Amino acid sequence: TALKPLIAGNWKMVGLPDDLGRFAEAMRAWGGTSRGDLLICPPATLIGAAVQAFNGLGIAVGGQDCHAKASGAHTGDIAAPMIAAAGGAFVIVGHSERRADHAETDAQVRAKAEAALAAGLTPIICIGEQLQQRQAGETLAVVEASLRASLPEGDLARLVIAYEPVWAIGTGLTANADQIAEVHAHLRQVLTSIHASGAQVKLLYGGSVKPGNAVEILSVADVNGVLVGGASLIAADFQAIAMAC
Ligand code: G2H
Repeated sequence: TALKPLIAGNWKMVGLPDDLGRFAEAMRAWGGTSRGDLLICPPATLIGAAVQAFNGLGIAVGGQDCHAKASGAHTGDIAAPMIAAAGGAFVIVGHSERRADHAETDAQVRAKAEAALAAGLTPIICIGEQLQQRQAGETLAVVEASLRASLPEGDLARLVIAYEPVWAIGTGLTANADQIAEVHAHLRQVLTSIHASGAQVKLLYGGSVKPGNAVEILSVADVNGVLVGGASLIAADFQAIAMAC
């Protein structure tokens, strides 16, 4: 059976209460529908407010990162149970910007994904190759190694994986349909070889997804949704992408 698409927005470090209010108002006024599940991951300061603002709209809320521990002396960090208690249902882990800005490793990403699962959150584990790695023909090996090292043990059914080629993030460049198909088919094969539940893992594509390319990307085999950055800040664009599946 086909997996229900997930249309996920990642607001990154953008968004004040007024922005959330305007976005929620536009979503409330929206006449369209999506075949997919909708998710917005706002900055942590807006998680609770977003849960309230999206009440009745069928839009889930998630965090953009969590600590590997459930609580403790880690100034500035946010624990998975805190996101869950604020009403969040998902959390992004291992985004390439966190890997770059905070030197996060696959082992740390795995620990964060395990913490998310323990808190009842669905982790969205991000992996992707750098431009030099693609140019050197290493893409499949790089993403496979990162996937294997980032995956929690055991049943995989509750996981979401986002393939985000680093060279396509916020650059306006997107991987083409053949490049996405090749990576997603490989990830699916690796996941099902690890555990039968690998067939249930939603594989998202992320990297400059826009209304103009969403239909093509969402029609690629084994693409079960998208992780949208910049375009998810604009309600009309998020709506157009939501209707593209
Ligand atoms: C990739 C994506 C969302 P953007 O980082 O995670 O952002 O759509 O702006 O490239």
